[in-house]
Amino acid sequence: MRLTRSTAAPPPLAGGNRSLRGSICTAILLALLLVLAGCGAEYPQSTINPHSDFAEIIHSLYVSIFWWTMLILAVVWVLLTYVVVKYRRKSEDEQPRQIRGHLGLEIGWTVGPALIVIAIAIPSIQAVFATQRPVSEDAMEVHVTGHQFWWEFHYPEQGITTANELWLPVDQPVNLRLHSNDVIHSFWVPKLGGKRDANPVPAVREGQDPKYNWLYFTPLQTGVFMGQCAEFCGQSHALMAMRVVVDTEEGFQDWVDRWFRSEGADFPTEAADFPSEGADSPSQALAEVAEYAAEYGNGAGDLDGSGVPVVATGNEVLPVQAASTHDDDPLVARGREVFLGSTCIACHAVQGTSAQGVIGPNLTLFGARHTLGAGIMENNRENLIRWIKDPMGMKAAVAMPGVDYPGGNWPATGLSDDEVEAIAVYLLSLK
Ligand code: HEC
Ligand SMILES: [Cu+2]
Repeated sequence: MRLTRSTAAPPPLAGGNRSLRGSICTAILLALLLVLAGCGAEYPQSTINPHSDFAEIIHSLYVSIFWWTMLILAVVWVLLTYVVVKYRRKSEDEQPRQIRGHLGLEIGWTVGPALIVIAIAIPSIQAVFATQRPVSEDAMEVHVTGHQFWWEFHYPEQGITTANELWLPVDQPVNLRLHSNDVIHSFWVPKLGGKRDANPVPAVREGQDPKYNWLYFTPLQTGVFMGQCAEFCGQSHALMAMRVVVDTEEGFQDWVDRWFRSEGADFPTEAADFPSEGADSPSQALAEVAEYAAEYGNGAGDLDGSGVPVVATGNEVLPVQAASTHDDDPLVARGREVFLGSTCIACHAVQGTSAQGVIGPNLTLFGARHTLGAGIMENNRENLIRWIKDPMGMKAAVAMPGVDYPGGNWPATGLSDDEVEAIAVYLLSLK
């Protein structure tokens, strides 16, 4: 093809050409704006906004590799431009020098990339070791259990079991023991560190250590950090989110204190440590809970007929000292009564009450949770009422019964609208 410029008169639509050029310019400017807009925003699940030592290790690796690749890019572009300009076709009949094979070049472009890969591998492997370093003595241990489709957090030192929102004190090393109750899940809170699988851990013989995955990091800033299950685990995998609430040391201690104050009485925590140290299988746990519910559940824990709810702790029965924070609200008291008298307690626990189910999320301090249904929606009265009536309508395959249909091996709850509302008000008062 001849690339000489046409000397013919410009076509009548020259003006159209100029406007075409104009719109290309506008498009480029808009695209640039779009790219720049990405720089300022605060993304909730961003790896390049680290807030823990672990996340900083990953981030600095990422940034250094980024700048090295920019350098390589610059070198490649300079060479490419040089070659394109220097060796361009200068005349019609010019033939470039014909070369077949070049040992130096072959070695060069094999060794060069190999060196680059090695250069990337060294800091990457260092980062792997740095994020798996020995755990410091003062690290706080939390046992994380993935369930279809929610997260359980058990604090063995504090004797707390909560769900979907992990509370941590800032600047305190934490060592998470990850494990799954069913299929493989993956724990990922991008601003606090890399993802790590939560696997089902098979039972082991006496004296052997079960193979848990661990995640060790120190949160460096207070705030609420979003996370997500990062391993496809079933129908509602995409709806298996979580929050990590990093609080000051005092704030965290206050949360722990409120936990035990929430419903007054001390309560055994072993029951909630399912399944690692508790029952052998979900069905056995369910049977135990059902037995328990049959014995203590109906009648709102009013075991001695005095009208004061009582709690069974192991062998003794203790009166509940202070109920929830708004117990003077009649709707709260009514909700508490309905809740403790319903099948809810077969699966859910509230610290200091006869509810000590371990199949579903622990609902102690539920009113202090920001979200409902494993991080998928705001925790407010309206959403909670909808959830109790129709959990599967909001989240597919949830193992919880609704008002009109069974779920998780339990029959439909058949609660009236008033009862559902009272339960919602009660649960939201727990904070
Ligand atoms: C068969 C066991 C079962 C029963 C019975 C049950 N639930 Fe649940 N519930 C679950 C499970 C499992 C989840 C977790 C669902 C998910 O997010 O995947 C859950 C979630 C919840 C949540 C959301 C917790 C959170 O942190 O987001 C609330 C609130 C709740 N249930 C209240 C109730 C109430 C009230 C009742 C009684 C009317 C009840 N549940 C009966 C198993 C049960
Ligand atoms: Cu999952």
